[in-house]
Amino acid sequence: MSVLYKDEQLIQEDPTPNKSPMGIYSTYQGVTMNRWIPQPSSGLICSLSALCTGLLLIAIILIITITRQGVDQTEQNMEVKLRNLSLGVDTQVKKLSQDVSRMTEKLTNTETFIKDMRAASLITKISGMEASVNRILSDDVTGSISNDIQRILGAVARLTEEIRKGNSSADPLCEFGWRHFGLSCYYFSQRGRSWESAKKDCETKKAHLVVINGEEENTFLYDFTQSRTTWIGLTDVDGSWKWLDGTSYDVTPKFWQSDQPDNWYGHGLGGGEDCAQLKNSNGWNDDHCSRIFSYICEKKMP
Ligand code: MBG
Ligand code: CA
Repeated sequence: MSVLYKDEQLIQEDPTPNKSPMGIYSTYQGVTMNRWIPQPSSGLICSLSALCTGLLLIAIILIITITRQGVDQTEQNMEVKLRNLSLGVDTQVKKLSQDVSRMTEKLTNTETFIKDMRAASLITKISGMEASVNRILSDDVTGSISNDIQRILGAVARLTEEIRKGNSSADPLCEFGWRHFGLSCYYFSQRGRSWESAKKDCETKKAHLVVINGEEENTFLYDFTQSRTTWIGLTDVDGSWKWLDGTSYDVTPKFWQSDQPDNWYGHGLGGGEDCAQLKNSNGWNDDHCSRIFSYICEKKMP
């Protein structure tokens, strides 16, 4: 039997109801009704699925497009920002470079200024020192000091003579056996030694071989040595003449005999002549250091 339901599909009675995949038959009080309840067809489902997929795809494409546009926009914005930043950095670098140039110029000027100041300060100091030295060297000051010293030394000499009248061998200003001149005490040896041995003997006496600083001292020494040849503290053993106490040879007056020093080799003792002496014939001579002569030690007055 077939039943046509309005607005419904005509379905042939199926001997095996409820087995159609396209619809179901309702059952009322145990009687299966040939009423077909429509179920969504697979075609519809496919169509709907396709539609949904299409819509989804469109939505995805739209999202991607919008996002892409956003990304492009962001990229453009970033590019603009980077360009601006780059321009800003360029400007800053140029500005910094100019600042560095200005600072360098200032530093150079300051350095020059400091150098000038130092030079000016040094020149002022040197001028001041020069003025002081000139003042010290001026006749007024040195003359005055020199006169004072001469007066004191004269008084000392007179006093010494007075004392010596009572004991002729003793010099009251120096230890026993020593004689004073100026502000020094002198020891005149009786026996002879080589120059080196004489030097050592003076050192054991806390003195040094005599250093002659002026004509008066030279005269005083000659007065005592009389006709004896005597070693003094002057040697050129290392090639140039030097006083033993470090006094500069250049600044002291020299009293060499006219043909001396001659570094004579004729003595046959080996080498030349490297040690100075007061020669009996007046004036200094250089002689072979190994030769035996008297000697004079000098030390400061106590
Ligand atoms: C001697 C000196 C000696 C040497 C020699 C030269 C007559 O004096 O003592 O040192 O200079 O002269 O002829
Ligand atoms: Ca000589």
